[in-house]
Amino acid sequence: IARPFSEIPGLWKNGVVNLYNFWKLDGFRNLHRIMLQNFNTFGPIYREKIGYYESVNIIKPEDAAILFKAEGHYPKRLKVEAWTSYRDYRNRKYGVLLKNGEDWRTNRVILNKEVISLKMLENFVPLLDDVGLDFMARLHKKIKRSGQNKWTTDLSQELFKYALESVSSVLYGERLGLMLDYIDPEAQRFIDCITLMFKTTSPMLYIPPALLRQVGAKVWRDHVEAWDGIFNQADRCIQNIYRQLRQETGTSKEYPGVLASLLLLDRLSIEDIKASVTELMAGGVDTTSITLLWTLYELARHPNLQEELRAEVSAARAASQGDMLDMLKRIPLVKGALKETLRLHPVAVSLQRYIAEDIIIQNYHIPAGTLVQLGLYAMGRDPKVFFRPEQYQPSRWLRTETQYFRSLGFGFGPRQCLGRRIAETEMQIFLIHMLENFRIEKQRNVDVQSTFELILVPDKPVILTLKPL
Ligand code: HEM
Ligand code: 2DC
Repeated sequence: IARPFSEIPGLWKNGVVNLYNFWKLDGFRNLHRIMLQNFNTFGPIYREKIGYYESVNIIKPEDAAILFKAEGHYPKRLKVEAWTSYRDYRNRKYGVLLKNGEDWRTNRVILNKEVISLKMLENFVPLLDDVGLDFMARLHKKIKRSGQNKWTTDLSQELFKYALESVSSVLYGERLGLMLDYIDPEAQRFIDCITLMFKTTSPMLYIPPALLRQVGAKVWRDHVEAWDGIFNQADRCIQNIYRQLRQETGTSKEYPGVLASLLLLDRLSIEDIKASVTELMAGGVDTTSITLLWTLYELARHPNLQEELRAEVSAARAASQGDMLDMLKRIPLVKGALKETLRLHPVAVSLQRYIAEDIIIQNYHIPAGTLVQLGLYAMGRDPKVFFRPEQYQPSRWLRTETQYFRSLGFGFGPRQCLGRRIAETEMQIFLIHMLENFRIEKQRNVDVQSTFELILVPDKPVILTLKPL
């Protein structure tokens, strides 16, 4: 017979005291390490309350399977109140990221077809490949200008541009021109606003934004400013496509991008389309660029592995005779590398669901409605789950037994990442081109760790050296 909910170990009796201790540990930036430590202290399940945020935390793949079986018809993750408060405050609609219930489901089903279905890859791949090629040209130019036949730099700003250019080309079927020498300052501002938006969200996970707004706190004001910048730029892009569509007469055969497809499909209201497309544009920048930065960092640390990947890519290029869609089916180790990056450096520190039914995990009873979190960062580093977890080893993903509820970087099920296909394809194409063009080296002997800024990001600049092959 299962033990009662109240006996789950952990610190959940006094949220305010726990918040104070959390703050003393610099918990706002160390959330992932604190979770890891809690699993070490309490075992594979613990209950926690920080401020007004209460949850049960789990770490085992088998328990993740139980959690996702209980997610119900309308899976619901932790509500990020900062994001909903902003939209309530400015009277803007929620997109698929923030909707719940039947409204979420109808929107998500329609969006799935246009954004995450495998059929769309043939439309996305040529667009993403063009951006990849332009990015390579841009890097070669930078190297030429340096006069040193190499370039040593923190690539993160370049990667933000690459990611925004990629996601925009898929969403709008049009280029923003971020691979050019002189870029639109508004696009740069959009990138900066996303970073600020993430940064200012994390404190508001624990302190209600409504309260911060009432006292006129700086985080809230910065957060509003960040979202305003994001929405203004997205609105401009959307208006632009909308105007073009209305002026166009005949239907061209060319793929017009996600936004135009949704407008032509006419199954969602324009307001719903705008809300979700804005979220897709904002969600498509820091996530993929930081995952790529971590991947380059790991390849620089493992030169032999880098050569192995390069060999796989060049064999795939030869076998597919340059057909990129075909080539993507021939690079299992590159795909393994991306999974390995997300295992050690996940974007999301946890996956969460409010469970729809009672469940039993680790022999504890958990009632329906509880927020249950899978500690993704902790799971990726747990020696009971992954053999020699500290080692970056893409080949571990070539074995099927590694997979069972272990590759969860994009979440799981009908509520998983909507941008997943775009992200995966964009990142695979990027790595193909990088491996074909440059040797990647690490400059100094610095060890980079993660820091929590709502998503996990490197705690210091990652300095890499690119040398043309
Ligand atoms: C949701 C990860 C890139 C848009 C999520 C979730 C995760 C995630 C873990 C929550 C899933 C769940 O609760 O089961 C990632 C990672 C990325 C990435 C690791 C890249 C490496 C992107 C991109 C876009 C995007 C490129 C947009 C094009 C979204 C949206 C949701 C979401 C809209 C909410 C879906 C919903 O609630 O129905 N992502 N993401 N993500 N992501 Fe991503
Ligand atoms: C952050 O404790 C830590 O993909 C919290 O592209 C729990 C939590 C809830 C929701 C997660 C969030 C964490 C991390 C960032 C995620 C988000 C859901 C979607 C979002 C994982 C784990 C992200 C980055 C989206 C963001 C789109 C947005 C900018 C429009």
